[in-house]
Amino acid sequence: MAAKGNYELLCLENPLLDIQGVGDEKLLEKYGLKANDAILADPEKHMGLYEDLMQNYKAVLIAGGAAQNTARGASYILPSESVLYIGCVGKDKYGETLENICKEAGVKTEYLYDEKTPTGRCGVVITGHNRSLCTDLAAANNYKLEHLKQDRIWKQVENAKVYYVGGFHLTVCVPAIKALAEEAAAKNKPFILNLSAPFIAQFFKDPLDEVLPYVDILIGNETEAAAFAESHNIDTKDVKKIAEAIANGPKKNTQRPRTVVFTQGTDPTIAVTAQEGGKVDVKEVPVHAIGEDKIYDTNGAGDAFAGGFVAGVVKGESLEKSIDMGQWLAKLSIQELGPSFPQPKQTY
Ligand code: 26A
Repeated sequence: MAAKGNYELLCLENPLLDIQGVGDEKLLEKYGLKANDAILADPEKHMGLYEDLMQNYKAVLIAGGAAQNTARGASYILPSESVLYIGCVGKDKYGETLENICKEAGVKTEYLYDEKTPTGRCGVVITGHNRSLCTDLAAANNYKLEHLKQDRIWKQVENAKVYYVGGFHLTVCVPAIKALAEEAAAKNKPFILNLSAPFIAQFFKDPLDEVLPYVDILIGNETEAAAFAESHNIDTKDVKKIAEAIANGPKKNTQRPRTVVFTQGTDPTIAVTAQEGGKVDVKEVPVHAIGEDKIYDTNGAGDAFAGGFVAGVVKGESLEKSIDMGQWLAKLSIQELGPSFPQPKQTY
């Protein structure tokens, strides 16, 4: 059972500050952005976006970084002192801001501080219910395994019971991801990976494939599932079949079957778990629908889903209940500005 002060959940990824504004077609076009996507900023093309958002689109600065949002989300549900978050920030005002926001959310941060590089930022262009994310990783790109392996930090790694890694970190520090994955497999603790964005399966296929055998639970959405299928020659567009192929893939820790969870917007979430002899168990869980008029923005909806879901895993809830907890938290988050959660706290 989850109890106060145990820091049972450890999350690793890229701490970012979101610079979020309501944009339009013209802004998307100017920077060659798709309405609903997440990409790494091209130094030649995208660096003007952040200033543009601030100057011309009344952008606000809010805490982001996909797995950091998930950590705050899980902490919203779990007892205090349950969640530890690791990543690299700059030694600057924005790094401090992120640390404080995490603290307020009950998330303990163990940041690596990069003295020379500013905290990473993500330009968020909202158009209707879509969000386009364009990330300049900056300091977040400089996370190093040596930080994780220091005695003081590694003790906390060993103490954790569940590991959650944002797939976006596959662009940053695969050795750190693998160190957590090995620890999870060796001690039979759940290792959860989020596919994060289509470009991860497309352009970071090799590091993804290196980590996949360690993954007990893979989380993604329908577009990430399609990108995975395409890059892995899985010849189907059927989300269930794609999940089945991944669930049955090679696995290091044979004591746990792999589960693949794919959200599909307002359509039911599907969860496929590998069974003996190549068979699978398939579950479908409906979303918590709300009126269109109640949606503030969808930035962080997937992270909130993951937060509710991993909180369920930490609490030892069933797969269906964990998914339902994810749907519940996503519903709350899309009614708030950016990746945040309502106060006073609501209870599941
Ligand atoms: C490496 N990349 C591209 C990223 C991200 C990211 N978090 C980590 N790494 N690109 C966007 N995000 C975050 O995703 C959240 C919404 O799901 C944004 O900061 C945003 O808060």
